[in-house]
Amino acid sequence: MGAGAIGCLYADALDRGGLQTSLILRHATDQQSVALIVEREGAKEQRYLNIANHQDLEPILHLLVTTKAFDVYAAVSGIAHRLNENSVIVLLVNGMGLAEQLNATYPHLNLYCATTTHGAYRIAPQHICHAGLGETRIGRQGLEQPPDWYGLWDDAIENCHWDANINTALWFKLAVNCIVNPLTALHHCPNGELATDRSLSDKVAHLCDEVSHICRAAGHADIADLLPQSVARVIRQTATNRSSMLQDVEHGRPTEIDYINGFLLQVAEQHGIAAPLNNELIQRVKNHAV
Ligand code: KPL
Repeated sequence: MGAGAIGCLYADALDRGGLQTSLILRHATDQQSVALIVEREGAKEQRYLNIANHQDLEPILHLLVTTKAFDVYAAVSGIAHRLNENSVIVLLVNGMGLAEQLNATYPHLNLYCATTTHGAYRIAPQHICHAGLGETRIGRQGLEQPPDWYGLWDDAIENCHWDANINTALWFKLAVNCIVNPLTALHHCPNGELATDRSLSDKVAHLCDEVSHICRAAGHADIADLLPQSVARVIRQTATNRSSMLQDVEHGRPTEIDYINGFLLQVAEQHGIAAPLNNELIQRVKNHAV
């Protein structure tokens, strides 16, 4: 559910791995299948995937959610009648706080979280480019051994890892996104410019201090200690990327700022920490975006 670039990338890999996969599209359609095109390293592959019928009532056994963060709750609620305690739901979304939000309303749901460093962008609906190889981490905090279903994922998805400490992986991504995403969105620049433009690299450094302080208070001293180096590495490795928030702003779409810097700000407030830079970025991105 959520057939954007990342959703299509995983749907393609899972289907290719022998796990019959259907796309749940936002709007009902009469079409029963769709051609999914994935480009990588100059080659183009096409495969047909089923489209889930919006009238279907039978339970969904495995649901991968790859919508925008602000759509997750409504999208899952829209198919809640097809989910039961046997349904496995993997949330592969930006930002944090969504599993908790869903859990409060649907405590019976079997939720797992995932994070990815794969790079993909959409060329047209269901036509994507897999631009950068990355890894996938999936887990549920504290669950040391992967459940049986995970073996199928492990076979189908290259470079996939079970992570019993998934919260650390999610916090790491959150910390990086809190810095890279709003700055690139406000300055309309690819990620790499945050390192090459002096005034932007100063902003990165100041923001790193504020984000580290909050990470430490939240119990993630390991992330806090290495944040400047980690952010520098991600900026280097994704130098030509236009961040997801920049793409949202450029396309006039709402951004995920509430689930990224907004989540961090809530944590800061819980710990009585002032976060003026994050506060300002949230306001500026909101004024900038729709
Ligand atoms: O996750 C990203 C995003 O754009 O949302 C980064 C790591 C910043 C890569 O662009």
